[in-house]
Amino acid sequence: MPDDQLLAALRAVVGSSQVVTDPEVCVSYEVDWTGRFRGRSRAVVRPATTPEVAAVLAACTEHGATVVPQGGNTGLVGGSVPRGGEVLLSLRRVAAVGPVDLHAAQLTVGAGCTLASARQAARAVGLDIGVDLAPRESATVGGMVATNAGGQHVLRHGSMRRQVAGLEAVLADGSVVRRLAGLAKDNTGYDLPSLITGSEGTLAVVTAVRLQLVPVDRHRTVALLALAATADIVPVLVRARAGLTDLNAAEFFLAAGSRLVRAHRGLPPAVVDSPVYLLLETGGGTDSTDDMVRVLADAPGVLDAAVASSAADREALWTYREAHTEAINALGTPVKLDVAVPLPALAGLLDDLPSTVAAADPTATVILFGHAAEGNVHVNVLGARDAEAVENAVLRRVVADDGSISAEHGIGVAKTRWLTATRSPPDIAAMRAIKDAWDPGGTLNPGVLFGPTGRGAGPLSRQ
Ligand code: 2HG
Ligand code: ZN
Repeated sequence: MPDDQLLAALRAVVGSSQVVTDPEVCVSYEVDWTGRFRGRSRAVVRPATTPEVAAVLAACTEHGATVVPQGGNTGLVGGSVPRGGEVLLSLRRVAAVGPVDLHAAQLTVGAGCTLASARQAARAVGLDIGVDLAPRESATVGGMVATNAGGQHVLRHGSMRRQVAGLEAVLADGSVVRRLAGLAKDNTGYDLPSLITGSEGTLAVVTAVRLQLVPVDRHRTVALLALAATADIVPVLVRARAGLTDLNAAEFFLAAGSRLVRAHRGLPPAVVDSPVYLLLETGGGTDSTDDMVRVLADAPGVLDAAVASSAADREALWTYREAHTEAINALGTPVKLDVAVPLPALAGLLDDLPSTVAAADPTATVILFGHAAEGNVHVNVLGARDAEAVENAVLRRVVADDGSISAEHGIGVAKTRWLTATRSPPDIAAMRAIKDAWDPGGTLNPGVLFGPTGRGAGPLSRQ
């Protein structure tokens, strides 16, 4: 089918200026944040409303074109950039903010609204968004729902799925499903919002989200702890959970990451040099600094601690953890793995991974950090000559611990080869049946989740 028919149809929907084919403009949509995933698009299309999104999808389906939906393009598994030849559907202009429903404590936003803008709207009425993550200025709410984003407050408020009180999404044929009334109780058939959340743009394109808001933290206290060993992380976490109400975050990083971030940002040491660091944050309505100090005073394994209550001091402590991703990327394009294991296996995994990676590829170095309460380890590998050997070795180790091969970033195109490692043939067949029913032409995000075969297949198989 000639491109000009499709492009004419798209221009008729969104106007000529919003159908971009100039390679110099398209390129900013075609490369992922890490620089690892990229592909040429047929065109970048930028609708501004749900009816426009619906008409764009109907036109693509009619003309046999495939579509990659994109929000803030901050995903880390290649799910929001073209693999080659798809229409790139940017949702950034579908960015309305509001209305706020104060009775239900809910906020409805367009999919392209950034997390920072949604947060500003929530805070303006004394409430907050339950999910927070470092790229808050660019990550869009629609993208965060499509990927069921996690971030640093999952411990207290859960991941994105728990914040979704309703949503609106467009199916491949242009039809619209809508659950935007925000009812706390509505057991009328399948929970489509929950299914669409985390489906990575393979089932529908999210156009609006009704967010359940959470109370705003009137006080926040952050403590950065220097710990003697990885084995201290979980006992300190358990103690903090028992002794502190409203624990928001428990984030760990290790000596190598700390050195890297300090060099990258020119930061002084916040606590004594140690093999392991744990950052704890409490929220809530009252100042919990004294409780934090009391709980940590005689916690085993704590070598040193810095405690911050003012906004500037808290932010300074968070930088040691949040700047890991950018500090790593400044050194090169990393191989990123995002795994989770049951908490009893966390310390062993952290201790083993450097030698696991070195055995797979002696040129590679590994930086480990993540979210302690979910046993979620971000494995960033730099200098790998054999990325596949490293990925196989790490994921084999994780699967042996009954872990997840993708804890919060999703499968995208990066992890499709390992789908079969933790999902059984009946699991995959059930997912595939849903995909085939909702998107029979394979229009939406081809290659994501099920891989190039469309069925998932790889080196590790679940028996
Ligand atoms: C984080 O927790 C993000 O900072 C990014 O999930 C993790 O860069 C990474 O690997
Ligand atoms: Zn993370």
